[in-house]
Amino acid sequence: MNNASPMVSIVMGSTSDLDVMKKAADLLEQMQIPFEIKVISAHRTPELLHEYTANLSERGIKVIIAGAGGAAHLPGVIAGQTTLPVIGVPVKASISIDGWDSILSILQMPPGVPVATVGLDAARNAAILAVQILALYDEDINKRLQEYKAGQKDKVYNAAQTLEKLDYKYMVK
Ligand code: RP5
Repeated sequence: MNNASPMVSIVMGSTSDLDVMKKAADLLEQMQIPFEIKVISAHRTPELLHEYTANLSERGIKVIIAGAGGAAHLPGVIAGQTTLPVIGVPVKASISIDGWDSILSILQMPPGVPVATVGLDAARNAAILAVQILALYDEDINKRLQEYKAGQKDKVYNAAQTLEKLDYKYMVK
């Protein structure tokens, strides 16, 4: 988070989602994307959610990353109240049925109200997807994204080279 006005909103249903959702915040920080992070519940604070979604565009927010667990309606309810892209993170909550409850609640949206759903607890991927959306219209962000992707490639090449040199048994943890 920095002082520039936020481009990405990270919203979660409870602070118990923070362990997962912090991975999105960390990635955005690493990519120098200004963001805000909020706890707002679709079920426990519906009025607050309505108020929050009312002026997201006007405040300069371009993408929303919303994470919730259980009957995870937060991303879908946000998507129903804005035309900004919403990326949903299904969180494997303590009340979870193996995470499937959150996955299906976020994934199975009615026609006309999409939520781009990432994998279970995959908040980092949600942030990368948000950066990819922002990079479409921002050269600086695009440059940082290319560097990030190149770094990932190098990591795999280096790991492959190490495996070539060492006996695989020494690499098993
Ligand atoms: C959801 O219920 C939250 O997103 C969280 O994943 C889950 C449990 O919430 P707490 O009871 O821990 O606040 O709304």
